[in-house]
Amino acid sequence: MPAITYELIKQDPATGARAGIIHTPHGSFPTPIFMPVGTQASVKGVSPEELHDMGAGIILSNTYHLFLRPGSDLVREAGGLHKFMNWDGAILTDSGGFQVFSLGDLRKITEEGVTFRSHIDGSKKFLSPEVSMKVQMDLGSDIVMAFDECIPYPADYDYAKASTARTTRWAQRCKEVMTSPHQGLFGIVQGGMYKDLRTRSVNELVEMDFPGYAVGGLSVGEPKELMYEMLDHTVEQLPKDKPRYLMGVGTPDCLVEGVMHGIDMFDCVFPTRVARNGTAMTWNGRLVMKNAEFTSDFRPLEEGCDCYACRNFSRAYIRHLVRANEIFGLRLLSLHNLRFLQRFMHEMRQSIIEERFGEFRRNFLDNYNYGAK
Ligand code: PRF
Ligand code: ZN
Repeated sequence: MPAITYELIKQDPATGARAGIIHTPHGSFPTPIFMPVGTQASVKGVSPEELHDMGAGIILSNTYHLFLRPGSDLVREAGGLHKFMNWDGAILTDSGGFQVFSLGDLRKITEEGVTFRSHIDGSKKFLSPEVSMKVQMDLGSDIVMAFDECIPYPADYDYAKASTARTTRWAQRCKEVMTSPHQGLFGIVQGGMYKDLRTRSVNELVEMDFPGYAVGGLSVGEPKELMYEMLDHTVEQLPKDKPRYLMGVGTPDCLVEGVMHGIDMFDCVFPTRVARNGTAMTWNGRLVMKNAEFTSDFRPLEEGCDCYACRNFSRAYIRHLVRANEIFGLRLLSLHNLRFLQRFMHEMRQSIIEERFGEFRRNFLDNYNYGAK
């Protein structure tokens, strides 16, 4: 049995939306799914028990950060990332490719890999397909991501072509050294905003036969319409019996559009990042808790939400905590936002199973206010 398998439960005939189940060595979870981000082996402010209780089946962590600190040897010594952080659900680790490439001037790319300076102490470091695989094997994540280059936007055709070809060669090298039978390696489609390069990337990766595929290089500053066009073009060519993961995307509107285009997995720092800014996510849009309108609003953040914050505290109280800079306020917002997205994905999945995804989407678009309210 491969470490990671995908079971298709239902596909919406009108769109590409799918409901499924992904099986991993650390349990199975329903798809489409949103993965909370725990960059440094911790989802900021939220305990593993709380993650479990809110229904999270899988979280994401980062090779780049754990490689720099505390180092993957220590995590291996601890018995792997699951043990180290006391999380027994599934873990996906990103490869470091994206984080290293966000460093700008601090890095140098060659065929071999990427030399860069640590953002922590400025020391010189090197990541490559082989190093990334070794680190991810030390971490023992269930889903391992290939080491890729996320092409910046905009990028000219020649750069995108050369970069995408190198990412494909890197994927081959990842595959050769990722030997753990308990971990599944996903390929990452790149190609910038060029359809022919995306097609080529898909074909070459599918030829290598990964247990899952990610769509990388999107949500990098391009207009949303262009992102959806690239997404549609890419997903349509991916195998139907494997999971598809749209990297770094997690606002409610993008989740609905992503699912409509046939995506099964998402991750984003958005819910926890805006929580720490004092913002609550709701079915009607965002609530900026500092606003005066909540001063004596004794309703929960969202009527009908079953999260710890909504079961026990009012908007007025949370507004007070945020204004007084009490960390508990930000923690309550993180718990609410993450639970909101779990419920959001669950409702979306139910609508696919009950053949009313189109109605779900129309309803969502009618009620969702894009700006902060
Ligand atoms: N590659 C990797 N991680 C990522 C991305 C990518 O292209 C993105 C792009 N949105 C987010 N995270 N390895
Ligand atoms: Zn809530």
